[in-house]
Amino acid sequence: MDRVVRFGISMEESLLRDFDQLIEEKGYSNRSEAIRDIVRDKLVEENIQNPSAFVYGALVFLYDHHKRELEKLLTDFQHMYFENIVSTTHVHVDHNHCLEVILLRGKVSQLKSLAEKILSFKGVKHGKLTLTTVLTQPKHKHSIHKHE
Ligand code: NI
Repeated sequence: MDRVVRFGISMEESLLRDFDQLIEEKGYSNRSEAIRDIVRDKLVEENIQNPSAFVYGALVFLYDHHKRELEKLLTDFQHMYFENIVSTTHVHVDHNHCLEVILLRGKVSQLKSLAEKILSFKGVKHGKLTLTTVLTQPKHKHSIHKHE
């Protein structure tokens, strides 16, 4: 486990008031936990800017059940990317719509291009890719120079 370090933060009273109101609405029990989450979110956001970073993701999309050939296209396409696809869940939303959630892992560039292609298929009405990653800090300065 990492050692926990305490530090002070200075900010305008009004900004702090707004922050406290926000974190109360979000259900945080204290400022530290809220700030930790904000910092982690920012670090993950930065991390996933790197096209070769290894990440996990979920692609959620809604599509037209009656669009001819689309289901076959989606299945064939997912077979092409079998190395990146962990699982797929299909939901029959109503008579006309299906929802799929594809859990993914791999490089940012691979997952983004997979998602962009699926979302561009005719009959796919709406969707979003969400990425996340494990934040790891190098223990020594030397370990920054990784050979991949
Ligand atoms: Ni369906």
